Amino acid sequence: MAVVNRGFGSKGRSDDPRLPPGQHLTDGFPVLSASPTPLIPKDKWAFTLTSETGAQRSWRWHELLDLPSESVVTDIHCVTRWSKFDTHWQGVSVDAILAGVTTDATHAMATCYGGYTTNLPLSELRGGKAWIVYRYGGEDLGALHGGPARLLVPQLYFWKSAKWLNGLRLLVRDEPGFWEGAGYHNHGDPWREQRYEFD
Ligand SMILES: Nc1nc2c(c(=O)[nH]1)N[C@H]1C(S)=C(S)[C@@H](COP(=O)(O)O)O[C@H]1N2
Ligand SMILES: [Mo]
Repeated sequence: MAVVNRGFGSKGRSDDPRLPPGQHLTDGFPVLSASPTPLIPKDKWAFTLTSETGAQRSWRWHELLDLPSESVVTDIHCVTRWSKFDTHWQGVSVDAILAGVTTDATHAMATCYGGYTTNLPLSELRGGKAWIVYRYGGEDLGALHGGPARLLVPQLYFWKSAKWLNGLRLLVRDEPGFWEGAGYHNHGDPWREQRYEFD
């Protein structure tokens, strides 16, 4: 008689309802970076919110840690077709960063040490849907995976989860980020298979 463990069996098969179309499950945690890994000491780290008028507010590392932190367990989906279930993160909700900010912006550009950018509608960043995370799997987030801190926007393809995050620039008119300007989909919803520009 076969022994079927919960979390083994059919989990991650292509008919698994947790897998978006065209994805397969990975046990590892692949590293995908378009550039060399920047090494940013925490005492040199800063995150800057820039409004559409150019007004800026920055948080140093200890100020980020002073904001209320949340634990997040979520599935992630890379456009190169791997998905990973139940990843464990800790960080600050983007809502905490945007609290008290009055803006006409509809979108934001995430900016990074190293120069990567990715654009998102503010509606995907607010309402408990996005975090600035600094711990993964119970440990400080390693540099390969975007430490000291990265964006986590799990409802979109993982290229939207900018590693080595150093800011959000609020936009009244949407602009393409790095991959969005190179033929990838502007929005990137894995459930609608928005991989490439014309999907
Ligand atoms: N700054 C930066 N962030 C980035 C990337 C990158 O090249 N640079 N790659 C993106 C892509 S395509 C993916 S799939 C995920 C990969 O995150 P991981 O390396 O932790 O798996 O980071 C995203 N964030
Ligand atoms: Mo990716």
